Amino acid sequence: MAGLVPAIHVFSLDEEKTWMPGTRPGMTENVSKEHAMNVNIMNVDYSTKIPNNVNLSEDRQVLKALEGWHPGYMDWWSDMGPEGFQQSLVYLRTAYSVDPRGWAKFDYVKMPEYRWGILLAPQEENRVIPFGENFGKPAWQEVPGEHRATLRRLIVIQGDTEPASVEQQRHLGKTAPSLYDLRNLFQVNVEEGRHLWAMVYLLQKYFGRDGREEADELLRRRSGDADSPRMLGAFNEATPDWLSFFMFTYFTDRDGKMQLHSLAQSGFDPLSRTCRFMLTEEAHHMFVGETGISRVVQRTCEAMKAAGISDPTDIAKVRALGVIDLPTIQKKLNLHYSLSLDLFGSEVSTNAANAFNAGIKGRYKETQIEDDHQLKNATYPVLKLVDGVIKRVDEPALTALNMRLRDDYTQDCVKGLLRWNKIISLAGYNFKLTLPNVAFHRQIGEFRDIHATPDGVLIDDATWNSRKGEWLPSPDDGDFISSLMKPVTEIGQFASWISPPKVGIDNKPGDFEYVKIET
Ligand code: BYC
Repeated sequence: MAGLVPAIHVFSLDEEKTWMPGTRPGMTENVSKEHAMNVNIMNVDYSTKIPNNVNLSEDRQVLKALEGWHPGYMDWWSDMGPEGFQQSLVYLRTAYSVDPRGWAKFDYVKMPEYRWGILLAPQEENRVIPFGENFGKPAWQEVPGEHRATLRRLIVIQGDTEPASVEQQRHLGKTAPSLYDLRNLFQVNVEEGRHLWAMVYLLQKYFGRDGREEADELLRRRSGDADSPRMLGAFNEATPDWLSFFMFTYFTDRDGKMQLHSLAQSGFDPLSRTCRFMLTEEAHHMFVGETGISRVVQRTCEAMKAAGISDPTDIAKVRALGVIDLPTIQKKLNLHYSLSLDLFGSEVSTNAANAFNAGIKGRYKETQIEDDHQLKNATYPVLKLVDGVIKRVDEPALTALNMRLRDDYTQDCVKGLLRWNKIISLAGYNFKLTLPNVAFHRQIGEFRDIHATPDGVLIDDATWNSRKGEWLPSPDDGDFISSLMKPVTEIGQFASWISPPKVGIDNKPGDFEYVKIET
């Protein structure tokens, strides 16, 4: 890691603006005694082939298993990771510590030389299981035998999403709207790769032979493959263009945030610690999504204003300006939000109840909720289809945990919409981006067998088939967006359809060369 710049990247689990101006180099010098004692577990050992803060050099068996898995991972990265650019120098952040006060360093790295490693947040002393039937008992440092299968399943599902997203995004480098965006794409990709490592470590350390087999399977499945697809629906969909990428990082990575928060509550302490550190990296991914969409909206509004267009729904006129019209942005939003809702599973789920009872998967911000943390007599309102009408029905809170998490997710999603709508209204346009109704375009759960409009009005198959192009991107919309996806690789330049960011990565100036492209 020679040549890396000083620590400047701080985090908070709820903070999505991860590049905060005013964070200062050298900040780790001013540390408390207690902090100094923790430095060993906080700092990452880069002297071994697999960087880690879990003492891998003294855990020969796991080290051997991970070293055995490493070549397959590199093959996967070369086959399914970003297409092209593998010899380019990319200005990437790499975690060198798990200290919230400064954990990342930036430097030019060729992607295949990125130091993927195993990083766990520091162990909390005397941590107890914060929910479920084992509430208040010491957190497990080993896998409890009776919950082994449930735990393994959740870790495998989590692990499966990470390489899937890299596979979905692998073509995007060829059409990046700027070097800044290209670098952000690659940052997201290498970190999703690291998150795969995080799950593989848990499988190999705690699940023996079947864990090793699952780790191999994670490299075998492929997004969208007919015979061997990724496990969850949204991870088999295409990410055909950069607007989809921004929507994916805003909406689908945010499902990741909610799921990781729930797993970070786990009574299985290594999973909790792993997820806590993953969340710090994840924040940047959602930042890329939120600011990406903001920049698209901004550019569209600026172009409409400059051209004197007063009606933002005059699609032909807006498109003629080489920007993406707001109704098409809404359609993309409808698609990615509804696909992401499916990732929460069924509204009423015994799987979710069992995982909670067992102490394996908690609720969002579990420790901040004031109740019995066991949900013995509690109920939760669930949206259901009753006699052909969408109704709120009280269900036992235990089985309604997926619904609750999904509600928390929706609330979190709204924040971005408020920001995007502010850009639109400040530009003087009477147009609002909205989240579609939860019954719209669903493949999992209560509404999977019906059709509904984005406003939640139930419609029949014929109406859906004739009108779905009004609500979801049509092939024509896709063609138009594709026509804009021309790469821009000049330093400091941006494609016609997106504004430059307000702040550079690592506070770099606008003319910074984020990727030195090797041709
Ligand atoms: N697609 O009781 P049910 C991220 C299956 S994203 C296909 O309704 P449950 C990231 C389910 O597996 C976060 N199948 O739901 C983001 C089950 O099958 P089995 C990923 C689905 O189990 C961007 C059956 O239906 N992490 O990190 O309560 C970039 C009945 O299940 C789907 C996690 O999801 C679907 N959408 O909840 C990179 C956390 N939904 O077992 C990364 C771990 C359900 O009967 N996973 N099924 O064969 C979980 O907590 C749960 O498995 C789920 C489902 C929330 C996914």
